[in-house]
Amino acid sequence: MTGKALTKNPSVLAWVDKMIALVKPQQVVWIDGSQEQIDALREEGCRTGEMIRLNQEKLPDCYLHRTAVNDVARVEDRTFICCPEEKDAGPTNHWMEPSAAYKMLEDIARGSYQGRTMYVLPYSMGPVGSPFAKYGIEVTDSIYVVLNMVIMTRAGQAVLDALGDSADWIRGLHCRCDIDESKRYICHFPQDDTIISVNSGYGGNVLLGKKCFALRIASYLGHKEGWMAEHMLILGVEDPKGDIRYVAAAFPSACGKTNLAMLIPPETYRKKGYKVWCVGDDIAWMRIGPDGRLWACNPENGFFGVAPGTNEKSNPNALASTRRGTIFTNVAHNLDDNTVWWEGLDKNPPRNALNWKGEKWDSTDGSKGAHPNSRFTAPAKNCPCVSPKFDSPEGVPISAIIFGGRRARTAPLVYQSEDWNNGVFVGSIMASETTAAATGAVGVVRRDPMAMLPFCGYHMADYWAHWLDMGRKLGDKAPKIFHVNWFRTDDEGNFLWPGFGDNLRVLEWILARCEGKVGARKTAIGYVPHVDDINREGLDVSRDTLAGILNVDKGLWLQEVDGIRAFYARFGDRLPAELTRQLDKMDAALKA
Ligand code: GTP
Ligand code: SPV
Ligand code: MN
Repeated sequence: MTGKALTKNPSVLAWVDKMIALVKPQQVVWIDGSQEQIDALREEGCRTGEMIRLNQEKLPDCYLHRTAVNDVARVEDRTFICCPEEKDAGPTNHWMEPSAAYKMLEDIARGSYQGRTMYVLPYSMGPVGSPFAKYGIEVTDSIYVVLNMVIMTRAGQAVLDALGDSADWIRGLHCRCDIDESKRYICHFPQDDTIISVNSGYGGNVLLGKKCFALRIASYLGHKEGWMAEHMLILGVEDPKGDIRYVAAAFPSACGKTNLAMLIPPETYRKKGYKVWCVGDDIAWMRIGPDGRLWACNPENGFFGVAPGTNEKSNPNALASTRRGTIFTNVAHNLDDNTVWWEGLDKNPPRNALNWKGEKWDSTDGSKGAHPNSRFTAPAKNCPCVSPKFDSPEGVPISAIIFGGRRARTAPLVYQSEDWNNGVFVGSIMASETTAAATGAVGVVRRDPMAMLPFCGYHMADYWAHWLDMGRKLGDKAPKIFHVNWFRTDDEGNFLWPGFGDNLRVLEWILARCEGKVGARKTAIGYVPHVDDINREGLDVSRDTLAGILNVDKGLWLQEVDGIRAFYARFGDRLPAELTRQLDKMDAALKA
């Protein structure tokens, strides 16, 4: 282990010294990213009980971790944007005045590493040296965080070498403290390039490169610098001719990004030669390229995916990604063969097992083995369909942007916006049922614009204005914008659309629309497919059912209009007039 600083960068050294003085660690370890160091940390994590080494024949280099039972998801009500003026955080963010926030956080952090090790972890979001890349340093007292960050980002010495003497990097302090919920705070200081997270050990709260940096801080930087940071997967669809077109899709947490990003085409498509390539499953950074098109890069290097529901049928690529070098969090532990299990993996829950809390578990009593927000942290390179462009410094060109949510009714399977501005409107009015990815009630419909409600680092109305502005700059090279909903149900709550691999049928229509190769039906909300233009070959859905989920129910949409007006009213004068105009237009079309 190395106690010696791995850089001479004065801004880095000064900040690390300041952190040392604050949290008072017993020792300091710089993470160089070497295999020896990772192995030693795994060893150490197993010794302290933070990690459990799994069956090394069945799951080589795989580990299990359990968080505290009060610390299993993102905490949106304890997540703050600490910009100088409250009005600039906007009505959808929690705000704290920066100097008050620093004081409160420093009081919590002070001395909290006593007797513990401080890990200093340099990491890059985006391939090191790429024009997209931005660097960060996370200081943490958790081996679990280090081992996750090493999978989720490009971490180690190469990052410091690329950073050189620059002061342009994101400062991140994480302190586990006592995992005390009442003192848990996830705070962002966009003006200071700083993130401070205390009293949590769960993924999205503590892997500071992910939601904190790559979305909240990066969305602020994107607004300032003219690019976009979005909660989007990126995938490429290869057609039988070998042409690949890329789409980016924003769905709220636990609404299907990882699954869509790695989908396996239905058999009829596979036979014809279709392939899907995964570029990213959660976050997209997008810039206008030299050719005037929108180019996207996945700043991450791994997948922090939802475990429950992942199986050989629903997502074999995700499952394959988790077979080596993976950290499982809050899943069930099969003691017979020292492997892992979660609901929806297969129909045979282990008999001799511990649940996600580490308690002896009997599946026949109806309790869950894995937490609904249990996760795997898997290296992207494990994924059988990882795109050859995964490390491409310039990213991939985007043909279509897709918004989507979890709506039992209202939203049809797919529709296309009329143009970019109308597409921004479609994104701004997104709504979805809440999931276990964040603490709080599950299954409640809420507005989640662009799937960014919990992740936008500044005023949401300014964010929408930024989207409109990007459209002006892109002009006729702008991607086409669509909306999908895989989650329509019947009266008994059964899904009407099979989803997963079959979602390629919808992607095919979307790409055909981008190229003007297929017609559509104009409705009050946008363009909906003619029923027979969605390929039903080999699909277990009747024409009537398909027609039903493509239907736009005017009554339900008029109720939506009321909800949207109330939502928009919260943004006052800052709401772009264009969005009100779009809403009035939809309202009038519904009433016509
Ligand atoms: P985050 O990592 O939280 O951002 O989630 P995500 O958007 O990547 O969601 P993910 O792909 O992990 O899916 C979450 C849940 O939705 C899982 O339980 C999936 O089984 C389920 N799911 C994903 N795609 C579909 C689909 O097409 N249809 C249905 N019915 N369920 C789906
Ligand atoms: C999400 O909640 O959208 C996630 C998981 O991708 S977390 O990293 O916890 O944010
Ligand atoms: Mn996510």
